[in-house]
Amino acid sequence: MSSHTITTTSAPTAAPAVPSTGRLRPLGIDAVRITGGFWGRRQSVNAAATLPHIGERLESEGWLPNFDLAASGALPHGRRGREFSDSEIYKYLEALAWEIGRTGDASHEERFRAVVARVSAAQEPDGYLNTHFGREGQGARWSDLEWGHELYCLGHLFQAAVARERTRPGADDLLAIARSAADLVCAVFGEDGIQSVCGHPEIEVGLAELSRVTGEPRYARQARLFVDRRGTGSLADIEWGRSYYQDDVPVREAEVLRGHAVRANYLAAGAVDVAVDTGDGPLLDALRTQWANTVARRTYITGGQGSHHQDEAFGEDWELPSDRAYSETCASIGSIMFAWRLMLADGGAQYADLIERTLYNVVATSPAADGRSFYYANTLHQRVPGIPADPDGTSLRASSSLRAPWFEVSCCPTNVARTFASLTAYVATTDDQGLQLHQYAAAEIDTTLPDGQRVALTVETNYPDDGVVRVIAGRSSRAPWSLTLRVPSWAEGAVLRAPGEDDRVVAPGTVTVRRAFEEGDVVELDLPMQPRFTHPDPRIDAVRGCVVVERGPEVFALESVDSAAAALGEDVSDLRIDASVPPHETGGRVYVRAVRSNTGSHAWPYGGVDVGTPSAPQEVPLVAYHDWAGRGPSTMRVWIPAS
Ligand code: FUB
Ligand code: ZN
Repeated sequence: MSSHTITTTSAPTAAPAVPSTGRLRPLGIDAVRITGGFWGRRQSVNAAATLPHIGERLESEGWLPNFDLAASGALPHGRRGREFSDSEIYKYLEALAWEIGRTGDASHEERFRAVVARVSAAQEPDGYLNTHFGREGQGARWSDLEWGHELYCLGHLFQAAVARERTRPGADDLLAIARSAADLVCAVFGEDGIQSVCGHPEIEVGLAELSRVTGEPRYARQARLFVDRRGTGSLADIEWGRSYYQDDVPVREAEVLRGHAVRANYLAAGAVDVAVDTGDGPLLDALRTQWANTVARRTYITGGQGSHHQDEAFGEDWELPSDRAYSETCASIGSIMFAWRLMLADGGAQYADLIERTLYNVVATSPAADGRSFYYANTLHQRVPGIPADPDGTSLRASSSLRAPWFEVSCCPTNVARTFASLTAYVATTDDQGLQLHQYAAAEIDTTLPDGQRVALTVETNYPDDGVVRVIAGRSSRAPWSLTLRVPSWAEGAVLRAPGEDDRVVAPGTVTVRRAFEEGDVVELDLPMQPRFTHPDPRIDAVRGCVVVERGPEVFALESVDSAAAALGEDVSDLRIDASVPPHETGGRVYVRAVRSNTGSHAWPYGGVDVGTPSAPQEVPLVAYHDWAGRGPSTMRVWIPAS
C-alpha cells in the first residue's frame, strides 16, 4: 500500500464507499452539491421522473407487493418477478436514501419510510429476508447458491441501509433490518458454516460497507471469507464454465476480469474493500492488475464492458464487437464502483478517467431524456431501426433496440437511479495536503480539510459543452493547501491559469495549485474540446479500419436520421469517413466528411465484390452517443469505416 496512506477518522461521510484507509478520502453528498449542467439536469430528472417511475413499476409488477405477501403469510401464492426481484426494491431504497440526503425531499422521505415498513414486515424473526425462498412450496433457504441470488439481494439491502445511515442516521429501522440479516449470514456462512459463496457477488461489497458503518468486525470478516472462497470451485460447474461467476480462479490469482461482467465488477469492488480494510497488499495488487488488463483489452470505447449476449459476459482479450456489444448498464456501474475504490486506495487519475468515460457514455446513455425508459444493453452498432417498446409493457432485457420503460430483468433502471442520486460523491476527495477534483460539474463544495481549515469552493463550468472549468475560492485560507485538478487523458494542450502564476500548458494526469487561497481566487483549467478521431488497437478485429469521433469525454455516433438529412441515405453501414479531414464543430454540432460507398448488390459477399462508386462527399453531423435514438428509431454506428 502507498506510503501516503491515510486513515479515515472523521465523522461519517455521506458517500457509498468510505474505506478505513487509502490515499484519498471521499467527500460525501453533504460536502458537495452539483448545481446544474449536464449532471445536475440528470439528477433532477432522476428525482422528478425516474424514482417515481421505478416506484410505480415496482408496485404494478408485483415486486414490492411480494413483501406484503410474505408478511401476510400468503407466499408463495401470488409471488411475481424473478428470483432476484427483491434486490430492485433495495436499490430503489438506496436511490431514495441518497436523494433524500441530497435534497431532503419530503415526498421521497414519506415513500422511503412506507417501503421500509413493508420490507420490515416481511423479515423473519431470525433475520432471514427473501420473498423467493424458505417457505413451504418454495426452495429451501440457501439451497440454490448458484442462481438463487439470496446473498446478492442482501448485499443490496446492506448498501441501502448504509446509504440511509450515512445520510439520516438512526432515522428508521432499515439499519436494524440489515444488521439482523447480516448476523444471520455470518452465522450461516461463517468459518464453520456453509463453505460456499453466492453465484452473484454483491454481498461482499454490502458487508464491507455495513461493517464500516456499524463498526461490527464480523461483517468485514464475513466479506473476507466470501472473497477468499471465491474461485475455489464451491459452485457447480455450468455450461459457460465457473468463470461465469468468477469461481474459476481465486481472486488474488486472477489477472483479468472475466465471466459475467456485473458479477465480476461487483466482486472486484468488494475485494478492494476487503484488501484495503485488512491491509492485504497482495490482494490489492492483484486487483490493480485485473483492472489495468481489463481496461486495456476488454473495455469498449464507451467504457462499457461485456461482449457476450449469451452469458452477459466479458469476451476474450480484444473481443469487442460493436454490433454484439452487450455493455450492460449495470456492468458499467460495477466498473465505476471498482475504479472508484482503487482510486481512493491509490489516487491515480486513470481511475477517474475511466469513471468519466463510463458515466458520459454508458450511464448517461441508458435513460431517455425524460428518465422513464432505459437501455439495458448498450450496443455500439444498430443495424436495423429499433422497435419502440410498449410503454405499459415489460421488455426482454436485451431485446430492446430502443429504450424500454421496464424489463423482465430490470436491474439497470434502479442501478442508474442510485448512481445519479449519489453522483455527487464521485466529484471530489481530500487528502492531508488538500482537495482533489475528479469530475467536472457545476458545483458547490464546502468541507473542512484535515488540518482544520474550512474550504469553500464554487465550480463554474458548462463542461462538456465547453472545456473551461473555473474553481473559485469562497474563503480565504490561513495556511497553504493544495487544489488538485484532473487533466483527462485526452486533454493534450490543456492550459492552467492560477493566481500568481504564469499560464501554463499542463499534461494529462493531475495538476496541483498550492497556495494560501484568498476569497475570490480563481483557478481555471481550459480543456481542449475540439473533436478528434480515435483509432482502435489493431487487435480489436471487429473495428479494424474504423475510427471513432470523440469530443472531450463524449463519444459520438453516426445516426441514420442525420445521414439521410445529409443526402447520404439511411444505411449507415455503407458510409465511410474521409479521415484526412479532421472532424469539426459548427453551430454546436460535430461534423465529419463522409461518402456513401454505393456498394453493389451481389450473390456472394466475398471475392470480387463490387466496391461501388462513391457518392460526392458530404458533411454529416454526428450525435453524442448518449443521445442516440432520442429522435425515434434509427440505425447507428459508433465505429465508422475510414478511408
Ligand atoms: O442477476 C441479477 C442481474 O440481472 C445481473 O446483474 C444482471 O446482469 C441481470 O442478469
Ligand atoms: Zn442491469
